Amino acid sequence: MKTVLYPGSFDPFTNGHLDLVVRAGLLFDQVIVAIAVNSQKSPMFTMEERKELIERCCKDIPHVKVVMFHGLLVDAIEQFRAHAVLRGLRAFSDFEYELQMALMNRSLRHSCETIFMTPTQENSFVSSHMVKEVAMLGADFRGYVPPAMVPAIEAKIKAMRG
Ligand code: COD
Repeated sequence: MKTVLYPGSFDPFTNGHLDLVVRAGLLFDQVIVAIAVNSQKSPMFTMEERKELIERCCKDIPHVKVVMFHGLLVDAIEQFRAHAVLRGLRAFSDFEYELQMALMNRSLRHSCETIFMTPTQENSFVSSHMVKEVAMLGADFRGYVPPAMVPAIEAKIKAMRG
């Protein structure tokens, strides 16, 4: 059984992320969405909240598992017995970071292969960062995230505003 591990902060999980999960599911027997800490980002949702929400967003997609991990991605690959890492490439701006990450992971563990997929055109500009910004500034963000995310994001924003 071929398993791909899709790591990310997924804060929040967007239609771009969902698109990759669906299409990776056509190529692999199992897709593991692996929520991790990105030390460069301060999250809106806890890891547990993200896990529950992503499970809801992916409930109708077969052979998808959602996990959390702490520490190194290369260790998670081993822990979850994955055959490759999946990452998304939206634009040139993603490329430098993604290439560096893939090379660092392969340097840390020789067997760590990274596979890149591109989004469908309508998701090519969607990012978690922009969804958060748009939502916090009061614009309609519902077209950029799976329906299950909408009330959770609205509730977070309400709580943040006090
Ligand atoms: N279309 C297609 N792909 C997309 C879209 C979209 N609209 N939006 C996002 N993506 C892709 C991103 O390009 C990325 O590949 C993936 O989806 C996840 O994105 P994010 O933003 O949720 O996740 P990141 O980039 O913050 O995740 C970074 C990790 C948490 C994976 C990284 O920091 C990590 O591996 N941490 C563990 C510690 C570690 O091992 N560090 C060393 C790594 S070199």
